[in-house]
Amino acid sequence: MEHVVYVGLGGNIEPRAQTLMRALKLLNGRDGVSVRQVSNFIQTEPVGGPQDQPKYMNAAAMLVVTLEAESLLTVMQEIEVELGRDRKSEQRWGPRTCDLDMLLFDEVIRQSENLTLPHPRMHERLFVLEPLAQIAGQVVHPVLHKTVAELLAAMKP
Ligand code: A4P
Ligand code: MG
Repeated sequence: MEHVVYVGLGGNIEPRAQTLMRALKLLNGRDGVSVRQVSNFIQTEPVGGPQDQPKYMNAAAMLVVTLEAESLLTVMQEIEVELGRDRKSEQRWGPRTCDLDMLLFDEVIRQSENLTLPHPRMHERLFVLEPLAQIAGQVVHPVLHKTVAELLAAMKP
């Protein structure tokens, strides 16, 4: 069975754009994962963590997958490691080569130990909503019952 999934990508260690490109290529290369749409790459100010950390590059992608959500999360975490991410040596919200967040998985709502859907902080983050709105403006958040475009508009002063 096919599932439509939106993923957020972000990193703030150079070469940022190449790393995001590689992440998309690695995702698309996995069995059961097809990258169908990608937003622009957007430079964003760091949110949370040390304020003196470098700016991020963020993007969002639409995938069609035949994997279940847990398996996709495992694949995403393997790719983060392949791209040089080492969670043990990182601070929370500190610098990282590539962070892959599962934002939406069909209209699934769940909260388990290692996976919360929709991503619990997606609706309050411009660095997620701005790129996501480029490819999924009319997609409805299954908990908040608002479109991504509406969530983005609500964030802007
Ligand atoms: N997890 C639960 N639900 C999910 C999900 N939907 N997608 C669990 C992905 N992971 C999920 O994640 C911690 C744990 O969350 C995982 O073990 C997984 O089982 P992590 O990637 O190891 O840690 P993290 O990314 O440091 O923490 P967290 O809380 O996910 O941070 P965020 O929320 O991803 O924020 N500023 C800008 N401008 N741009 C950014 O991209 N990113 C962050 C990280 C902070 N500031 C940023 C940016
Ligand atoms: Mg994360």
